Amino acid sequence: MSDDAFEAAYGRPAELAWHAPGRVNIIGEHTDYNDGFALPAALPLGVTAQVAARDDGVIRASSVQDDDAVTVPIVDLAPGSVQGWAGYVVGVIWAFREAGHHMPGLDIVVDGSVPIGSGLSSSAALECAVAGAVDDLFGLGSTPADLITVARRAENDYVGVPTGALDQSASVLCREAEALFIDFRSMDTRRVPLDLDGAGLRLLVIDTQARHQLADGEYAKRRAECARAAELLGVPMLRDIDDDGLAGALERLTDPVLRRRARHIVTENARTLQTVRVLEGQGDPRAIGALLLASHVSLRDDFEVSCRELDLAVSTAMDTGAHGARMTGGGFGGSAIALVDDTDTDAVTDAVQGAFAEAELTAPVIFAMQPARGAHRCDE
Ligand code: GAF
Repeated sequence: MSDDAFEAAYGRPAELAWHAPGRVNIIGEHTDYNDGFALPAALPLGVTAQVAARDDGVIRASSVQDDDAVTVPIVDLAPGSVQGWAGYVVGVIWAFREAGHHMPGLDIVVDGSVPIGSGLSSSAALECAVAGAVDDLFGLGSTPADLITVARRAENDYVGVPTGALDQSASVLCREAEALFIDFRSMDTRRVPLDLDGAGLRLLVIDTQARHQLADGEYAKRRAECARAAELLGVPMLRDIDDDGLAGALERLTDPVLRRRARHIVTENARTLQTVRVLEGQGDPRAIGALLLASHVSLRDDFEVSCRELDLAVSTAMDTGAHGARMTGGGFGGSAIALVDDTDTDAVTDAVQGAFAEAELTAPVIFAMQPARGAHRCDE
């Protein structure tokens, strides 16, 4: 983003800017709120937040993508008091204030390139860019874990979407050319090499244009079902059931819906660990393809969070030679990923476009990605 947007909005230069990325999740879906495992990577798309301090207790926020600017006294902020994109921005200020930090006032301009509702974490990118910029502007000394907490509070408690920690952790902690293994019980993370170029591979992101909306109740329903299954099984979280214990656990769950939900979480955790083993073993990354596809089938049939567009993207990519493909993110629309040989990139892209056209669906947006850098100050 050029300084012009800030100057145009507020008639003075910004003091500093932070960028935070969206993410894809390579594998480990809906596992975060079950204390399980995931393996995200940062997108080369994200949000930049430019900021400058004020001393009158007011926050003014504007967006390059949206004409509706907001001006609010910080003292008036309460969960849900500002709606739309600006809610994610002021939600971060609210969360810093709730954490005991003095917020003197500020002007913010945000500029985002992650498509909204695409399942690529546009909201986490927005929260994390603002959190990094505000922390830096006021010298709050937050650790990466603090930034993740503040960004999550904005999402969960201010905006009111009951997500886990996946998206904000990925946006803050991911690194270039790597995926990030996260254990959501300990919050330990480990960098996992993901040199796709070196292996002659591309990770295609297929934004199906079917817009997902996590706030519509289905996501919260899945969370409640997982919690109920764990309760019936007498464990704190479904993470506490492993592959060996799965058959016995499934026998004890009489409700077929809860049985399917539990099976997804237990098998998805096992697939995530296996994916990390393959990538850390420095073997051919193509070997994770079967795990990606198995993850999609499990999300489609057991967790029931896929949709027609995601299934079509995955099956077409697989039919055209992808090594693996799956929906990524929360589901109910959004994006899929496909692991393809770089020589097959055009063929897979054309085939998916063709299949969507034939099915009279909106044309998907498809691009190849390399894992990018997590949240950082723009001049560093
Ligand atoms: C969404 C949520 F925000 C994450 O916390 C995670 O649960 C994901 O869906 C599914 O893995 O992105």
